[in-house]
This record gives sequence, C-alpha cells and structure tokens, in this order.
Amino acid sequence: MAVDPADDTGAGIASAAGPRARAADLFPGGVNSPVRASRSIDAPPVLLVSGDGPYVTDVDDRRYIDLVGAWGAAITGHAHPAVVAAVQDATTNGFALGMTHPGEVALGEAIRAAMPSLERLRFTSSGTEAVMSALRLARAATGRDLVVMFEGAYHGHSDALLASAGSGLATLGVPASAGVPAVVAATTLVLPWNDPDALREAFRVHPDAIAAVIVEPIIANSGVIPPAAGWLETLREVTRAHGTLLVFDEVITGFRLGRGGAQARFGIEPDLTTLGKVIGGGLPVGAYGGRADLMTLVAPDGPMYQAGTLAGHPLTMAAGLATLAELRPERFVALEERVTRLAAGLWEAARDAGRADVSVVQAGPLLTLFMASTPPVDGAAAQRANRATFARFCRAMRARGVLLPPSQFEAWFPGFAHGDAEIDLVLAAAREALRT
Ligand code: KE4
Repeated sequence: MAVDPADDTGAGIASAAGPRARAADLFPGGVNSPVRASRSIDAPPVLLVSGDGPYVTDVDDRRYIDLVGAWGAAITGHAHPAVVAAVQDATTNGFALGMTHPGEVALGEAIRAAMPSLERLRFTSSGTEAVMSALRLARAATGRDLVVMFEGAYHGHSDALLASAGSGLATLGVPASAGVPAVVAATTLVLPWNDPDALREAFRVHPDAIAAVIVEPIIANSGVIPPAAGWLETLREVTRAHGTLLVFDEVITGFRLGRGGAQARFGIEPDLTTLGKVIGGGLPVGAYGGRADLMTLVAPDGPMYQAGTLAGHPLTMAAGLATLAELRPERFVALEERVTRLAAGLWEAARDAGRADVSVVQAGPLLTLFMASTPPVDGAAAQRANRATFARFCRAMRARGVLLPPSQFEAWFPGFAHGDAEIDLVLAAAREALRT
C-alpha cells in the first residue's frame, strides 16, 4: 500500500517497511535501551509482541522461553491474570490524576511491611531516578560530595554513575560515557568488588568526604557476582565508622531474593535503599527510601529537591500491588529450587560437552553462564570472559527457542512461571548449544 502523504497518522507507513527497519530508522540502534540491540552477541534485535507466563512471542510469531523477564520486572510471569485484571480495573478510573492516589499509600505500606528499613519512601518512574535521588539525599544529609560504587556494578544512567575507575586505586572516577563532564565523574570513586583493603584505602585517602557507598548487594550487571563472605558486613561497618551512608541498590534484588530482598537475606540494614522493576509489576517505576531522619530532608519537608510528573502512577501502583500479592514465600523457595536445578544442569551440560571454558554462577534465583574457566569474583574478571563464545552460545540458544539476555554481562531472570518443563527445555537447548 503506497504511503498517503495526507495520512499523518503514520498508520500508512506500516506497510512501507518491516517493524525492524522502521525501528532502526526511528531509534538509535533501533532500540529504546541499548542492551536490547543485541550488538554484543552479533545478532539482530528481537522485536517482541507478547508475553504469557514464561514465554514471549516475536514479530515473526516465533515463541521463546523467556529468561530476560523484562530485566527482572516479570517475576510473576508475563500477563499474569491477577496483575492484568488489577491494571484493567485501574484504567477505567483514568490514568494519571496528578495528585496523591490511595494506590500510592497501599503500595508504599506493602513495601515498608516487607522491607522495614524503608521507614519512609518516595516513588519515581525509573530505577535511575531512584538512585539519582537517593545519592542526592545522601549528599544533602552528609554535606559531602563523593560517592563510592564498585567496578562492574550498574546503578542506572545518571551522569555521576557513568564513571570508571581512575588511574590508581582510590583515585577519582573518569567518565565512562561521552557527555559526562569530568568534574561530575570525579565525584565518584570506582573501587574493586569484594576488596576490603581498597575500601579502607579510599576512606583513608578521602577522609570525611564520602557521602555514600552504593552497592548492588549481589552484582547482577556484570553477570551475577555474589558478595564474598563478610563483604557486605565490612561495607556496613566501614561506612558507619566514617559517617557515610550505605545505599543498597535493590532495583534487581528487591522482591526477587524474597520479599525482604538482599537486606533480609544478608541481615544488613542499609541507610537507604533503591527499588524498581518488580515493585511496578512491569510498569514504569522506581522508589527510594530509608531512615526517617534522612527522608525528612526531601522536599517539600526539607531542602533536597526531587520530583516527577508520573511518580506514583496509579496504574503502576495497581500493577505493583497485584504483583506483590503474588510474591508468596513458598514461591520464592520453589523458584530457587528450580534455578538450583538449572545451574547444576548447565554445569553438567558443560562437563558433558567437554567445555572447560564454561562457569555457572548462581546467587539465589539469579544466575549467569560465563564463558570463563573459573567463576568471576569481580567485575574485572567478568570482563575477561570470552564474549565471542558467549555470543555464539546465545545465538544458538535463541535458535533453539530460548531467549537469554543478549549480553554476557547480565543476569538471567527465571520467574515463578518457569516450571520444571521450561527448565528441562532450557537444559536440552543448552546441551545442544554447548556442543556446537
Ligand atoms: P532503570 O532506570 O533502567 O529502571 O533502572 C536502572 C538500574 C538501577 N540499578 C540496577 C541494579 C539496575 O540493574 C538497573 C537497570 N537494570 C538494567 C538491566 N541490567 C536495565 C536494562 C536496560 O538498561 O535496558
């Protein structure tokens, strides 16, 4: 059908080129978030049109077992009937009303009941905003400027956190992205993971200057790299000793490691926590919260400003509440049992295929298959994994109907809807893919 110049709805363009080509024409990389472009596995981006439970279907009507899981948000499985119904009901009352809505109160109370360290909290529309706000709050509370993060972690795309380690240990960060001013990256110290000496050195070199240490309690953004025994306790002890705030970035681990997240699992109480993904049930969301004496500094009560047109969006609140209602403790136990079976099966498949270059790291319900002969213990080690081999493995899995996160440096996100049948199918595909 020719494109009718008078048709300004854009509908007529549909037939002019396929969706992939039109996306490529519209968006950088043809995507609205870089990792979706699948560049690191030398494959075209997948365009998905629907999800149901553990499955997704692409524009070419191919069905996959989905281990991307909306990057963690879809823990209940896609299009969970209770979540769909809750959002459908909510839509009939209008979408964004522009003032506080009872749904915000209900979800806020449900989050606090599960994670009591969030004595008070604030919703945002993304994890990035939650992290950016929590760190602004930490600076406001301490009057200090520097923030420590760890190599291999990702905390969203706010300028100061797009930093990589400076030349020497405990030196100020340098920009990790074009467009980030050096002076902004220099407010971040990027330290090695699981390294207490480096942490203590940073505080020695920068006394009374570090506002916060932000940590993914289990690094998921290098692929899964758990904390070494005692590491999180050391972070808590050293930050407390220096009047520095400890920020747990639980955008991934929150309501995935269990209702209490990593802070419950590891028994560490952070000063501030950031959340996202699961608490919105797949709708745009973020949240930050923590000690009441800190949150009282947030506008309009206090001098630290943060805002958002769609923060606390009624539909997101409805999806989040319905999702949290599905997060029963026994379902986390069952999920973790299946992930343990998956991890063991992947190790066995690698051994049976004679693949000494494969390691599997599991931390609770999160796991990553690394193309590395030994499990990486920090970001630098993860970077040494063989990306080309992982790319081939990922493409081979895709060809066998399993959609893995298209990067070596991501966690896999099995959820409650992945039953034994799906685990068996993933293992069967992996056995073949590892042999090729
Ligand atoms: P968002 O701004 O993307 O909602 O959240 C940022 C963020 C913050 N903290 C952690 C620990 C995160 O993992 C994320 C975002 N996670 C990535 C997946 N690795 C999102 C996927 C993407 O960027 O498209």
